[in-house]
Amino acid sequence: MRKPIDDFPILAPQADGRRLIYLDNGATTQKPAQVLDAVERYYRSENANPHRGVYQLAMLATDAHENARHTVAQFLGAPDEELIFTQNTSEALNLVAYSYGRAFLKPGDEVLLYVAEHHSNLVPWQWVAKTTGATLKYLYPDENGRLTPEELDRKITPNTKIVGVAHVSNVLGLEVPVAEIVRRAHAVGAVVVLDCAQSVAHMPVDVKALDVDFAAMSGHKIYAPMGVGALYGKKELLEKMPPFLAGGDMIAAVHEQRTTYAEVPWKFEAGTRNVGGEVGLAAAIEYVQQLGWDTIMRQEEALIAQALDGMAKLPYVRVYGAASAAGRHGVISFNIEDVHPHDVATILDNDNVCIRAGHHCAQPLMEYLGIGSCCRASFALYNTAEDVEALLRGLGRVREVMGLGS
Ligand code: 7TS
Repeated sequence: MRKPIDDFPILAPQADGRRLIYLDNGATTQKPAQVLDAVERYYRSENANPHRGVYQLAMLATDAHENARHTVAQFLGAPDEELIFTQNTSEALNLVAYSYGRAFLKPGDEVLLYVAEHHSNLVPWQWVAKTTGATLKYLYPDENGRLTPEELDRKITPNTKIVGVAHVSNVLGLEVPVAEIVRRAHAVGAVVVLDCAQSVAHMPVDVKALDVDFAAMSGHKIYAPMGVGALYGKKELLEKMPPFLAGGDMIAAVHEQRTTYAEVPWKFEAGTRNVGGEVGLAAAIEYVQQLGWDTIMRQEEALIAQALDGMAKLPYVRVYGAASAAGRHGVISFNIEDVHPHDVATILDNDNVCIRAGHHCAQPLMEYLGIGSCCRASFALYNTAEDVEALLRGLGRVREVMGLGS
């Protein structure tokens, strides 16, 4: 029977019979032939600059751009007009921080972030807090790596104006309680910015059901090309926000001394778009939808449970965050006693197993956990039980290779 892995050319067995065991999906995912073909088809037969031509080819490109918007918007449960194309999650979060944050924050206001945030949802807020006089505060996980309602009650105050959280931390891999966050934030009039970079490929995300105010994602983490991402924002907020970048296509009319802007979402889409990437993102979403969330989630949960079970049998492996598969999506971070994560990743690489080692762009969380860095295995819909066995075999050999005994 054809398996998802067969759709991914980079994962096919090589001439020596070996294949890549790719477990760095939190960093970026591999691309199926369906996505590669869709991008090629666009460039071979539909490429022109959207919104700028009246000839037929330009209309095809405009349709490709707007149809892709519709696919992404539907995927997130949003109307098209609330879906802005960006380069990636980082650009989407910078857009919110610069446009919303700079316009509406003032001295005394509080921006509340989870200490597990990726730097993309942290550094922009540091900058904006500095220029507006707002204060940055942090939420911390409990000893199981979970964000609790009690912690939310302690930290959300009438001064809280923005709550920024990763739906799933790229290190802890655990889902945060979005409904609890949104209810408490909205009760004090704060907006919620949800970073969905690590969630969209592993579980359904419905921004309307969650009632978040902004949500950001990257295409490349869900089997689409790099260089395309999206920001969802509630229309009433987007409409009162100033543009982020200025340039072609985001204007209604430009005069020597003043400009009026296009409607949302185009007000936030300055310059020529990455239509090939957007087409690839739409194809990736269709690919995921064809497989279906039930299949994807069941498969990934089984892999995570298998990996956690195997790691529990290695007494020198320390997993970060609750060591159960429940509420865990895509990611397991860990360390091996007395071995630097870079050594672990290099030793595994000898067996063609790719994992990430480092601070994972989450240095405040590393400081909080009292570690400099860690290893991370992260999973996708094409990973198999054999991939997890290869990972565990590799981990079982690391200390021996380092001359530390087993
Ligand atoms: N937010 C989270 C939670 C992330 O995991 C990442 C990327 C980003 C934002 C930024 O995404 P980008 O597409 O704009 O770069 N995380 C990782 C990672 O864990 N390893 O490499 C990139």
